[in-house]
Amino acid sequence: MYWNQKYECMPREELLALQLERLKNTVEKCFYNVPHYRKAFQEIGFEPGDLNSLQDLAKLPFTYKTDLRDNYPYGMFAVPLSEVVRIHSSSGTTGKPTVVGYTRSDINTWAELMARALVTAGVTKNDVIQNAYGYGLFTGGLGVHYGAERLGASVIPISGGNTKRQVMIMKDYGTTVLTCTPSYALNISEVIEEMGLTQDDFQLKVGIFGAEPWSDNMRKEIEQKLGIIALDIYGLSEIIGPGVAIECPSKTGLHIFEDHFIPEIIDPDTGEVLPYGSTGELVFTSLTKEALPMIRYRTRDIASLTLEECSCGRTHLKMKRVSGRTDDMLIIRGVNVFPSQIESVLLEIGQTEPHYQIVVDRIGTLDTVEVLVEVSASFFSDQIRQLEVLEAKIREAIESTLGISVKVRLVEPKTIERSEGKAKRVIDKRKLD
Ligand code: DLL
Repeated sequence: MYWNQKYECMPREELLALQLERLKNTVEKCFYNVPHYRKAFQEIGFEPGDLNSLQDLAKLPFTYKTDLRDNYPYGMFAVPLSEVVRIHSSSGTTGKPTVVGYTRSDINTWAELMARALVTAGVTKNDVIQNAYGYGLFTGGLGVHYGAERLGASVIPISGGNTKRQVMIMKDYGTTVLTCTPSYALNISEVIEEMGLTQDDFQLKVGIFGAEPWSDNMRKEIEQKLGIIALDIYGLSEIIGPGVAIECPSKTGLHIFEDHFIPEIIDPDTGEVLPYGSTGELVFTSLTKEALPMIRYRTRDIASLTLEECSCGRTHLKMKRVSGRTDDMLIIRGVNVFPSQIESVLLEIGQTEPHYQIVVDRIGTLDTVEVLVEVSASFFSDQIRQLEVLEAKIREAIESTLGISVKVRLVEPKTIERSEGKAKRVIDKRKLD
């Protein structure tokens, strides 16, 4: 089932022609309306008329989060503020937030793309969507909300938090679709158990989870606990919010809505464009956005692209799930480590809860990693000896996967802070110096 078959299943040749036409338009608007772009283009002697093919995009300079910060708050907008009807922002971990704006037409595009994303995940107008993404400056809540309304589903704008009430509503209102971060979905499943409820008390079918990296093992865990099919949705505020890409039920990658965004994969060190199939940093160019057009935005997200045909019939290329961010990558004694690799190992072993935290420190000149993992209540009350065996097993598994030595500490149930939005998995004490 499609939301907009013409665009979702467009033959590639036609799609590329549409992209070129839209790209020319975007580049022209950026050049004439955004001083930052005009300057950046002029520095390389580029004028809008020089763009004649999609390959020419690679000649254009990248846009970085720092460019948005340097032009804080509205300097990157391509329209006067009087045309902007909505402002969101993304918090980030350091410095000023990034401010993003939408014209009325941008809000319409976003609602269309989110409706399309929901349909791609198998949602229909007969569904009841419990939207537990945060409402507010974060794009998750309102982004999904507008798409759900556009589709005609019944949306419960519950936002994140207050998990017991969340569960009661899920049961009483007959929620069929849950939208939230994967870490919050796990938190909800745990509270369901605590409340003495089971899958049979709910009508939940599908979960649409994103806004943070999660592993395939985490997917299995959530699917099993909630008795649903869990699909991955990707997006970022600078590009539009949720609704840039989503998995169809074949779970073979996330379809990128290429009639609105051009993705590239680049080598994060050299900036060179890499061929399909290679892993690198995702870069996006927006094709239809009015208020905040983005040319070659460096997402810092690590993924790969594939043109593999999909059983769902959509012709848009797919990205593999984001495995981490270049700035989340921990360099431990010279070895690159992503939190998601540790998550995957933990979930494979089982016997522990999928709640963990990675504490990185530096003692003298040596980097140390301690992985805190929760064990289930029944296991924790068992003999110390058994805990030691489990600790050693986890340590060996992580060490053989990552090639670095780590310390593993099993902690009591419910001691690691639960997430209601994006989970904080890593505490890097080295950065505090
Ligand atoms: O997180 C938008 C969103 C809301 C996406 C709801 C999906 C669902 P930001 O707060 O700007 O926007 O954060 C964007 O989150 O660059 C990725 O690092 C990460 N991210 C988003 N979706 C995924 C995902 C929203 N499915 C940043 N897998 C992005 C991994 C994701 N990381």
